[in-house]
Formats: sequence, C-alpha cells, structure tokens
Amino acid sequence: MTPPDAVDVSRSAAADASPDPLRKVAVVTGAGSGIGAATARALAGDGFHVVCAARRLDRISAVAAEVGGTAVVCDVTDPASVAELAEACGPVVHVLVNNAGGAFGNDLVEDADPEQWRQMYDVNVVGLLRVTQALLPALRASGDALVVTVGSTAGRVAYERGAGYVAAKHAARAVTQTLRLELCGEPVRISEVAPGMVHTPEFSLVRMGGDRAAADAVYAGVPDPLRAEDVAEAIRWIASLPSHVDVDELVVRPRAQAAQHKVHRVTEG
Ligand code: 8X3
Repeated sequence: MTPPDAVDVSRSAAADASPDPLRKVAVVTGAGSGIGAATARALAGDGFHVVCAARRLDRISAVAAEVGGTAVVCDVTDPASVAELAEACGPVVHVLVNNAGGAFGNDLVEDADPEQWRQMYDVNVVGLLRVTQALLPALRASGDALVVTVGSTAGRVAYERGAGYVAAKHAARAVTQTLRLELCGEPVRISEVAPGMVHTPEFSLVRMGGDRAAADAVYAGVPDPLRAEDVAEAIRWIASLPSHVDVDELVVRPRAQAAQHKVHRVTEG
C-alpha cells in the first residue's frame, strides 16, 4: 500500500510535487537517512517543499511526513526509476541536491573488487548524471535553479584503501565542474559541497560491509566529527544565497580533521 505521503507515480504522472504553488520545490536524493535526510529537514525549514527520493520507502516516507514533503521511491542507478522521479516532481524544480552515493569496500588497489568499483561509479557518478539530466528541464523552467553535488574531500586527495571511492568522487567533482561550464549563462547555479569526516549511521558501516567495529574505528577518539546536520546547514546556506552568488565548491571538515590524514584523536588512559 502506498502511504499517504508517498507519490505513487503510476497514478500521479506529471502532477506538481508541491501542492502549494508558492512553495519552491527541492529534490534531495538519498534522503532516507544521514546527510540527505538532514538536508530535507533544513530545506523544508527554509520553506521548500521537499521531494525526498531514495530507495527505501519506509525511510523516505518518515522523512517526508516529518517535513511535509513528498516521498518518491527512486534508485538513481535505474534509468526507469529516475524517469519516474522526474515525472513525479512535475514541471518546475528549483533545487536539486544530488546526495545519493556511498563507498563500498576498504581494500588496497591490488585487492579491490572491480564490481564494487563499478557500483560506486554507478551510484556516485552515473546516478548524478541520470538525475541531473532528468530534472534539468524542470530546473530550467524555474528560472532560478540550484544543483548541489554532495561530493567529498575524497574528491580532492587520495588515501590508502579508498581508491575506488576517491576515483568516483573525483569524477563527481569533474562532472559538476563541467556542468557549471556548460550551463554558464543559464539561470542555474552549480555547487559542490565536499564534506570530510561526517559521522552518520550508515556511511562507514556500508563501506566496511556491515562490520560495526571497523565502522566505529573510523571515528574512534575524534572529539567531534561533523554531523549530517552540519553538512545540511552548508547546503541550506548555499540555497539561501541570492541568485547571482554561486558557491562553486565548499569543503567542510570537523575542526579535528585539518587534512585527510591529519586527524586529532583523543586516546584514553
Ligand atoms: C567521506 C569522507 O574521508 O571518508 O566522503 O573520504 S572520507
């Protein structure tokens, strides 16, 4: 059964996502948890009607209900699913936050699984491409749009056991930079927010294949990693700026992480 706050795309084709024409529409992918869910809350707090897109209906339904938005089930690696998202969003979208992504695996290059690399490229890069392509007509139609890529400090520097994710996030940055060049002169701002160490419930757990101890070790002793809300606030701020202000790139790290390998950790005893 479709929950009341979820869009059943088979019955609501081409319907406006926002029931209130005065509210701007923001679409957030990967909105079921972490940075995506926090971004949905932040943008809703600024008055946007937020389309919460992700694979897990239960998660996005809960977030959408909380923010008074719309839940749309979407897998950014599936072209048909992305087409359904675009249809559900309607003809006008003001903000797109390409947040869906993730790291899979923690291996040296010599041991890495090519299939995991393919999956990372598909979700972090091709997914970004698919959703942007699908929503670009609606973004243009707004006359004043913003596309935010949730990138990573991994898109700036390499680190051991991260090559597949590092490569994907470098690629996402390249796509974002290219899009800014190609849309120059159009009413679409293009930004990348690149977080460093963010402690979310799922990111490191997924990367470590469900190994809770290994996931927790990533943040061990770090006094205050970023929270999803910190990154969401950066995105909300960018969206709140006047139309002529394009924040090309914004790197956000916790105070305890001066660089990718320079992390202050407090050891007990
Ligand atoms: C997440 C940051 O340091 O795990 O995008 O690559 S890091």
